[in-house]
Amino acid sequence: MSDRIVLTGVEALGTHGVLASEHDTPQRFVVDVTIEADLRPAGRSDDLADTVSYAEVADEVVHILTGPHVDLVETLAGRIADTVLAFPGVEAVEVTVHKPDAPISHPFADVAVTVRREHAHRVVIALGANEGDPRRALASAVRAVAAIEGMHVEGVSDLFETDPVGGPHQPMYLNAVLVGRTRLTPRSLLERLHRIEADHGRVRQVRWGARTLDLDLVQHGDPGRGEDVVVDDGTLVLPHPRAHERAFVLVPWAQVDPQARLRVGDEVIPVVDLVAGLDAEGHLTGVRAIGAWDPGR
Ligand code: PH2
Ligand code: MG
Ligand code: MG
Repeated sequence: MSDRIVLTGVEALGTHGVLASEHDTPQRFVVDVTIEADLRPAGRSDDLADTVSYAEVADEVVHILTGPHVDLVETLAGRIADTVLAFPGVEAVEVTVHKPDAPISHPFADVAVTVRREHAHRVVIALGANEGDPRRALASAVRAVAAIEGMHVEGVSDLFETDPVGGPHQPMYLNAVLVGRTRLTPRSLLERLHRIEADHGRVRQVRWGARTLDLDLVQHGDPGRGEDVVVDDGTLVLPHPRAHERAFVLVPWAQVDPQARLRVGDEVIPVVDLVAGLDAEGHLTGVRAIGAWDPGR
C-alpha cells in the first residue's frame, strides 16, 4: 500500500445545491482528503519541499468550497480531487465531501460523496541484459515490473539481439522495451526498478559494463501533450539522455509503439523518424530482431 497523508473534517460554508434556497443561504460542507504519495524522500530529508503540504491542500479545499456555486456535491468532490492531484508528488487522491445539513425531509446522520482520482502517466522502460541468462532475466523483469503496485504494462516489444555499445569488450545484449501507465512519480518508479535490478543480481561496477539486468527509465509522461517530466539532478535524468541515439532502445520502442515520440532537447520527435535517421546512417546493423517472446510465465 502507498504512503498516505490524511486530512479530515476541513469545514467551510458554501452556496452549493440544486434548490433555489441553497443558492442564497450558505451551509456547511465538510471535506476529507486522502493523498497517496511516496513519503520516503521527505522521511529521509525532513524537508517540506519533498512532500505535499497539508496546509496548502486545506487552503485549496476551502477556496473551492467558498467559490462559485455548483449544483452537485459530485462537482465539488471532482474539482477538489483534480486540484489536489495536480500537486507535485501526488500519485492518487480520494476526496469525500459531506453535506451534513442537506435539504432532506427526513432525519439523517450525514450524506457524502467520495471520488478517487489517480494519475496514469505514460512511461517507457528499456530492458537489457548480457550476463547470466539474459532471456530469463528479461522475462522475469517484465513480470516484476507488471507486479509493481501502481504500474500497468500495456505492451512489450519483441526481443532484439544487439551489439554492445560502449564499455569494455563484452557479450552480445538482449534488449526489449516496455510501455505502460503508472501513477508513480519518476523517482518512486526508479527506486522500484533499481530494486528489481538488485533482485536479479545486478551489481554496479564498470560503467556500461556487462550486466545481468538493466532497467532504464526512458521517458515519464507524454511529450506530445507537453506532460513529460524533464529533470537532471544527478540522481535522475529524464528523458534518458542517450535514448535518442541508441538503436537498441529506439528500434524495440518503435516496434511496440509506432506512435511514440521522444523529447530531444527542445524538439519532440517521432521515434520512427529517429530510427529512420539511424538507418540512413547505417547504424541499425547491430540490432537484430530475434522475434516475439512470451515473458508471461
Ligand atoms: N546498455 C548499456 C551500454 N551498452 N549496448 C547494448 N547493445 N545494449 C544495452 O542495453 C547497452 C549497451 C548501458 O546500459
Ligand atoms: Mg542502460
Ligand atoms: Mg541503467
